[in-house]
Amino acid sequence: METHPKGNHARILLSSVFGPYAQDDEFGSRSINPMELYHNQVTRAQGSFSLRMFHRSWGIMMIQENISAPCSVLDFPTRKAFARELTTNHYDVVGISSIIVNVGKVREMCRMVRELSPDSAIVVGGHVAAIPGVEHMIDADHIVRGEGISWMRRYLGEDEQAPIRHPNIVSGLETRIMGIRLPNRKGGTAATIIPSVGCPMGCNFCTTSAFFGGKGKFVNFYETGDELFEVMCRVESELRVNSFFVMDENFLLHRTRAMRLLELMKEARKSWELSVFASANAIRKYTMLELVELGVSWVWMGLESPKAGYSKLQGNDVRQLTRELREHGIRVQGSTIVGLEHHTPDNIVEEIEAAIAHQTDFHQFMLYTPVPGTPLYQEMADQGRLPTDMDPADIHGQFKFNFRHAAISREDSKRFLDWAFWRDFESNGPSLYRMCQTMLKGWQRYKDHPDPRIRERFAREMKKLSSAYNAALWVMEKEFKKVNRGVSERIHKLRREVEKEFPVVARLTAASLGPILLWSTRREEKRLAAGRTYEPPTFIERRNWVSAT
Ligand code: B12
Ligand code: SF4
Repeated sequence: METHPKGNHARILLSSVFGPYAQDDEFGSRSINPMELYHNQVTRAQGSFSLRMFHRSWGIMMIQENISAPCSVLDFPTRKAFARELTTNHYDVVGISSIIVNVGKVREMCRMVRELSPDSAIVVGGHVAAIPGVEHMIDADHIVRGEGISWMRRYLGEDEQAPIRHPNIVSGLETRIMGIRLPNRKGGTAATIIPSVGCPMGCNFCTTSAFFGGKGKFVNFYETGDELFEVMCRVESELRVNSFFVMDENFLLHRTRAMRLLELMKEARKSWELSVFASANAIRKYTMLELVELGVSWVWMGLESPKAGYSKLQGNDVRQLTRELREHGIRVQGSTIVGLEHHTPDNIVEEIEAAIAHQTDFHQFMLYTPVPGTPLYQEMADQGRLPTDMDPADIHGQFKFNFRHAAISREDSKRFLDWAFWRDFESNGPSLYRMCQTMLKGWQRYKDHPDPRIRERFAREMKKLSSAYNAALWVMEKEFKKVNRGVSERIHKLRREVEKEFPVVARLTAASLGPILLWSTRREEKRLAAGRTYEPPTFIERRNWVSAT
């Protein structure tokens, strides 16, 4: 690859694709595919109790932090804002980051760059680059597959082996639930830490694994517990957080690194909370106490059907594991694939019920989706099972199958998926309630633990549970009484238990804050029924910046 003629003096714009996102339009936005993690694929059937928040585009933030060229990151622009940025500043390089669904927006953004900033070189990166033949779909100068920091450093003539600097990333923003937007308090939200990209497990459908090398491969930014600890300490002090969202596909798989991190946390008396992604077999490498000591407070774990034979689940009773985790105060977010090869209209309901019976705090459902670039996609293509008229904007796992399933039609795939979300909500109640349940169990088990780091962490959680969350329980109990008595009674029982632990403060907040929350919840239900959607704000952040003369 040639380096850019201006090397690291080139002026760089890195942009995510333009919004608004939660609407149907000709560029590939879909109302069913909002820019929200939970409301898109986890709590979307939970109405006003759905957890709503946005996450920044971390890939371009990482690249910006690791090059010395003057660089702007433009996140969640509108088309107008993107055009304005191109015309008010001169850029030698325009980098566009996208996933596959948004290829139509990349095409339009490339067109805009050619028109408004014709001297700029266009670099497109992120998962969109995995589409076979993407070079014929968009007008870009470089299409970057895989890890982007090293590519960009190479392109600018910088040292691609230099250590990775981690940007300060606030994990979620504009969090909203029950019609209330939570204040963006410094330190109030976890910081995102990205130790690696890719995953060596290599499940055949997995796009992140395939994109960064496939089975047996991944890119580690921080090899050791020491390196990770150093990054976390810096972020802790700069963002004033003690909670981290660890964005690593299978954090617990790397036991040596995790155990070294724990050693350092103990030495420095860090009472941190970690939210992690981990497969069941990786979790089983730890005792519950080790997980709790490490501060693991939230685990995102695949619950793929045991009949599917994915190696990460073999030999595990995942239902028992889920129960155990929750009993130790660790929230579990299950992830279930709907429409696996062995699913039929006769067994799918039973399989979904089995997944729901895990009673996780949160539950993500996704359609089995052959995504370009994965072994599964190639397999389907070889078998002639991929319709040729699919719009990539509809390949996101929350709509209908993008392939011909042996037993289930496209229409039915959507029905089963929607039913799974509904059924989980109906039988297990709002995720917020389930989360409160897990938090209370953790507190009851560990409030007198000899390790002050552990006590401190559960005490922090209890501050929320004994106040605002208890008021929320009061509202949920009330709202569910009319529509789902069973769930309402379970919430009532939990609320009583919370009030037994914290008789004064919990009752007081339920009585004072409860009615306000009830009002905002009902107002939100009305807004949602009238079609209200939410969009992330636009960000522009400049680094090494000097205005062009
Ligand atoms: C955070 C996240 C989101 C956030 C949004 C983030 C954002 N601002 O866009 C939310 C939760 C809203 C979201 C939504 C969706 N997401 Co998402 N998301 C992620 C997640 C968990 C982390 C992304 C991340 O930051 N990774 C870490 C960074 C460092 O890696 P990276 O982004 O890949 O960037 C690296 C390279 O790709 C490259 N690179 C990236 N951009 C650029 C740009 C240039 C110029 C260059 C040179 C290089 C480059 O360099 C970076 C450093 O190496 C990933 C899973 C994952 N582990 O990556 C899924 C993932 C990206 N999402 C995915 C999907 C499918 C979706 C949804 C369609 C899912 C759905 N139905 O809910 C929606 C789409 C919403 C929409 N309207 O666009 C898929 C993408 C699949 C694909 N092949 O396209 C992923 C991979 C999850 C998965 N395993 O299926 N997502
Ligand atoms: S374990 Fe998860 S992240 Fe790793 S390859 Fe399988 S699905 Fe992908």
